[in-house]
Amino acid sequence: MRVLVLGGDGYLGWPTAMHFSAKGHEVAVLDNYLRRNLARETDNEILYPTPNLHERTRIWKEHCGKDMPVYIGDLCDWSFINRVFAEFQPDTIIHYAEQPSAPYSMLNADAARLTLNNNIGATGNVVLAMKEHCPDAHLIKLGTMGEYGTPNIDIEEGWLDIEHKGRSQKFLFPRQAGSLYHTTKVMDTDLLWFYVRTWGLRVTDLMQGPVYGIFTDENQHDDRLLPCFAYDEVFGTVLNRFAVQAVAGHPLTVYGKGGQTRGYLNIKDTLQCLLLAAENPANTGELKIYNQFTETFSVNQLADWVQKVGNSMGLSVEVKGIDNPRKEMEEHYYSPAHTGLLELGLHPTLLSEEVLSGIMNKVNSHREDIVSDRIFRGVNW
Ligand code: USQ
Repeated sequence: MRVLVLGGDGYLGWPTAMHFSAKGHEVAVLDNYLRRNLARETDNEILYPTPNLHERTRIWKEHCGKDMPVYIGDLCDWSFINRVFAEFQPDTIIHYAEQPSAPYSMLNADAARLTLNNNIGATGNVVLAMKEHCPDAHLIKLGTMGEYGTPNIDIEEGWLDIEHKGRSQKFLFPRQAGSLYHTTKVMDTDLLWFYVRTWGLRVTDLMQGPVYGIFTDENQHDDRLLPCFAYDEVFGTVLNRFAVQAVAGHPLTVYGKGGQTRGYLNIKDTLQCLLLAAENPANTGELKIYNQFTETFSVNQLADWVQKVGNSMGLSVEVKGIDNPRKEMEEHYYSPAHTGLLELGLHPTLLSEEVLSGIMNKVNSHREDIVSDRIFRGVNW
């Protein structure tokens, strides 16, 4: 496959690019360094510096001899994306290229506008470029489990059969997101579904839960290939944040009652899922949707894991509930289906003491670099 990874500099984009390259595919990476720049602007930089994409692809080539073309530019700029698609002619497009943070999207009006314009604009341009240059290509779009919110009924895998006054129809499962960021993902899904129906595009939309972890098969032997690892309140996901907090001796920041339950997955499983989605593409005029996570945890359960593993490493881990800066349900029903990717062959890498101590040992080797002030500043909505 000729795989174009949009957002190839990100936490998941770079590991995905290496994984597909290692599996023998022709991969190109594209990014405009939006996340790097926003992290710098808001003083939320990652745990250890990562080389830029040109450097990363050179290092990758030293390891495996494979080229990976790099495109630096903004997907909202039509002349740029038009040139990239004309030149690379992808047959699979993996689209991570969005402002990825819920707290950032709720920071202020400028951040809200940036999130809306960037996320909807980039996805719209990707669709238009596909229509122009590769209408038969398969688009794999990263959505989020947060699109569904936390409804009081079982969450199905993307769709729901509705019976109404004796008639029935399949609809997108109802969506009710909890932040502007998550709402842009809902809007993306609608946009894609419209173009699938109208132009017969082939799209897979992956409803992914929060991801944790550092290590993948491709980065084990060279730290320069590690993904960006955010632990700040704006860009870090909760389990990665707790791992850093434990190492830094900062009480774990459980928001509110800590009963908020989500579907989580190891970064290794993100890569497995992307490969399975690419190898089992949507047909012409089909929108496939998978719920992409392996197990559900409440925030309290995650804190218990980190406390247990941290204490066994000789750290003294304290858990401290703080007023929830977010508007979300802290005790709720949560039962999402997630059989689609398992049926395709996903072998989950479940959370274990070994997995968590691996992450925490790595974090510990950078403990001097942790900036405590980044752990909690209270972005609320
Ligand atoms: N939480 C805490 N303490 C913290 C950080 C988070 O209790 O210090 C709680 C949050 O309130 C929330 C849960 O942990 O209930 C998850 O928060 P998160 O920051 O790990 O995840 P979220 O903001 O939902 O966003 C992350 C990624 C996003 C992705 C999403 C998947 O940043 O890109 O789309 O996970 S999902 O949550 O399924 O929508």
